Amino acid sequence: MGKNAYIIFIVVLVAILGFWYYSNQQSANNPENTNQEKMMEDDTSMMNEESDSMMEEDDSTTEDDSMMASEVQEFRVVGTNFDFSEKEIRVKKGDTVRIVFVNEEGFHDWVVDEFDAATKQIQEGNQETIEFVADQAGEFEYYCSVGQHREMGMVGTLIVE
Ligand SMILES: [Cu+2]
Repeated sequence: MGKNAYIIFIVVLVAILGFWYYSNQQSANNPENTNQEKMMEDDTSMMNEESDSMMEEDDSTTEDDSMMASEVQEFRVVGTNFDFSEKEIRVKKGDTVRIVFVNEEGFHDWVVDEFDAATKQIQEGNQETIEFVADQAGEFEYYCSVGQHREMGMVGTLIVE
């Protein structure tokens, strides 16, 4: 009887020790698991950072593009007796400038000498579009070359920054 109780005690003890060892091993494994999970999270966050930086690169490429003269800046300028609707046009050096000149009254054109840019002289009710590259910085006067219109104040300033 005493011997049987001793054996049962040993079995239970082994079982308890075995369970304790097993659960210890599990908890020993658990930090690794969580580490792995963390590493995986880190990986994904790194991937996110990578895609973020890739998007930033995309942004910078578009910025580069805008610096590279491919940008077209369009302005609608209405001519009347004896005035332009736009007294100032501001662009960046290297921009392609598109002027949509709409003549609503009289007989006019739109000219800026420094860029050899000029519309035809057109009658009211017509419009003409020209394009030129603003390849030099500075302030340039644009004007109507018909008659004395320039002297009468049919002018404006093209500012190339
Ligand atoms: Cu004019």
